[in-house]
Amino acid sequence: MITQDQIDYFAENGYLSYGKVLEQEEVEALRTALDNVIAVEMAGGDDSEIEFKFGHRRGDESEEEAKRPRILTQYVNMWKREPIYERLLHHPEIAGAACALLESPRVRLWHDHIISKPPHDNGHFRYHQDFYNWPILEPRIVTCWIALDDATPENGCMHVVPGSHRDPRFGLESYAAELEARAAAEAQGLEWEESEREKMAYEPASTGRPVALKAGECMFHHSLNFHATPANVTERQRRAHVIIYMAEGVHARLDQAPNHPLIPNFRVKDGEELVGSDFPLARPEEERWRID
Ligand SMILES: O=C(O)CCC(=O)C(=O)O
Repeated sequence: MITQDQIDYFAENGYLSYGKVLEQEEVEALRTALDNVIAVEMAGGDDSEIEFKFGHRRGDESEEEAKRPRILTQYVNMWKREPIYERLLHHPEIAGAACALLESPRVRLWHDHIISKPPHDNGHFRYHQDFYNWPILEPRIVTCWIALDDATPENGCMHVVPGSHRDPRFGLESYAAELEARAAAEAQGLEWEESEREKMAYEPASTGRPVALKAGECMFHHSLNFHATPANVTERQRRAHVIIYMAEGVHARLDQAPNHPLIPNFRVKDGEELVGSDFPLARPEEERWRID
């Protein structure tokens, strides 16, 4: 279980290399379930949920498209597709740590996804803060990044900028001021000089701190923490399962990311608490994590 020292480290740094949460046979079972999903998608894909089609190849690209590397390969909401991923949301140690890090008695899933960087078909994923890409009002959100392969700087492990989640240059007030100033500049036809936040995208991954993990280990990062992953330049796979938990009581804010692919799943209106069966509560206290 998470310790007070780990909670304090996360509060200070905005990330936490947590350690082992899965046994090797559990990692294998998750990889097999991922392979099932990939097979379905490469055979044309499952369109039963709107988000299933995003972020990966479906075997229907032109030859030219198939040759163009993607930065990331992504399969959104694995929990709806393979029961083992649904059970993983409630893993007592993972969901328990998310509650502790968010200081929330209960946590709700925003979404999960597999993110992989297959050899020869990936690139550098630039520094960003997740929160501003989401239609959510409060940044009380934490991501658990679980390595399904050993992850190192060479094959694209997570890199973080410690403390960036509480740097006022990158916080909510600065972001609002930036949007306002940009809109004013555009209205006057003036050139917009990029903010320090925007310039972070040009930094190499090595600007931050690498978080190397063994398969079955995980790390957490705060939704305002700057993070990036360099290209996988090895012949090894780099698969991660990523679970994003929200503190209980966060609200929808559509104008922050009006084109987000999960908005069609909202059963609540703008400004209301983000609840509903698409965003399930984790049940760490009830669930015994098991692979079958
Ligand atoms: O796994 C990756 O390469 C990127 C993941 C990421 O940016 C995230 O988990 O927020």
